[in-house]
Amino acid sequence: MGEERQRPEWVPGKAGDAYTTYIMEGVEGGHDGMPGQSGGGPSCLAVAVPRRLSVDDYVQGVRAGNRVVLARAITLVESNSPAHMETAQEVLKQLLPYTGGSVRVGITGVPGAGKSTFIEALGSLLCDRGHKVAVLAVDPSSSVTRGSILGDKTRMEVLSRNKNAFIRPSPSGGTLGGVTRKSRETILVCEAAGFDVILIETMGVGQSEVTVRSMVDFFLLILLTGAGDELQGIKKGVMELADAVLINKADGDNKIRALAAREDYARVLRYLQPATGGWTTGAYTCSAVTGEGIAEIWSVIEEFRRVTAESGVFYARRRSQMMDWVYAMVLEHLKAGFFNHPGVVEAAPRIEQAVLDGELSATMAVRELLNAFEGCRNRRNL
Ligand SMILES: Nc1nc2c(ncn2[C@@H]2O[C@H](COP(=O)(O)OP(=O)(O)O)[C@@H](O)[C@H]2O)c(=O)[nH]1
Ligand SMILES: [Mg+2]
Repeated sequence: MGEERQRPEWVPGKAGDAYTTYIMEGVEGGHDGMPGQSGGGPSCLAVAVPRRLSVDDYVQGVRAGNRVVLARAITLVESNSPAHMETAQEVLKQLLPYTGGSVRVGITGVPGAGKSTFIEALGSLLCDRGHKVAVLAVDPSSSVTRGSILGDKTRMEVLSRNKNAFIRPSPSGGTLGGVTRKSRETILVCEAAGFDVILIETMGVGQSEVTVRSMVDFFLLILLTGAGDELQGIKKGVMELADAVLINKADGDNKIRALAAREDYARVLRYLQPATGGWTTGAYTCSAVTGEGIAEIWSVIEEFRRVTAESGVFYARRRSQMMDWVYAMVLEHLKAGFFNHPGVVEAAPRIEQAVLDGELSATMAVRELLNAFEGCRNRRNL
């Protein structure tokens, strides 16, 4: 939020400045190739932006493509403070009519597969062609920002200097649902700012693939040759989420092997359920370093968009993603309400112990916990 005076919520109303913390803009933690970035590069520092922004300031700044305001709007939607959330929702409401106009691409693969390098290559190519590209990262697995395990060479140095690109590291902190909400709302803010391509890199393995799949139109799985599938941590389930499988590092001595691997994957894919109705998931090769195959994979994504828009699958998916998200948030809210309920918090240790001691069946324990949650109403019909 830039430089700002902040007071903890518990500060008594009449307390003077003694409790005030001054938060200065510092170096934000970069994340796995994502430079910490809250502004739009040196040129933007000259743009005067007031410390406090009104809802209108946010909306107009984002719509005008002001990158300092864009970064602050994202910080706002990422905030966990109830006061910020209120403003954030008002800003989002006003931005909503301008959202949805991008193609949202998720990129997954094990650390070291070359996701960041690929994004830098594809993003630069698209910027050269006049697209506006926003790069986001989603890391639901960690609450602290941390780098990747392998080969974290790239900082997307070239792309981060491009005026048509905007790079944002993963929001940190909170639950899986929290990170998902922040990322989805960040996508909307970027779209309202005129970004027509959103590239989302998954971080970590496991939950993040499913999470990112649920917020993108096209899902790209980046693989390597020379490493067994087990080593790559690629389960059949992840292949089934993909709209394209891309074997990266098809350069030098590795090129022949990459082409052979492409054949192998193409064969496997024939037996899998396609991720998107009416679309055949294919296997391709590229080199994120030499750039070979990058334009071709973009053509695949464009073709995907054309075909699925024509069939209506593109819009149907977006609609169902939206409703899934709504109900996921409802469930999250109910869950938090249950586990934070004073009655549940008080009764749980006793009930848990009774289950462990064999005094209470699991079903009876559920009844008692729900009784504790709902007051004293009897729950006979579980
Ligand atoms: N030879 C070659 N190396 C690559 C290619 N793409 C990425 N790398 C290297 O692989 C390492 C990991 O890349 P990175 O993009 O950080 O992978 P990520 O963890 O999936 O984001 C880095 O050292 C890259 O330079 C490629 O196409 N060819
Ligand atoms: Mg990376």
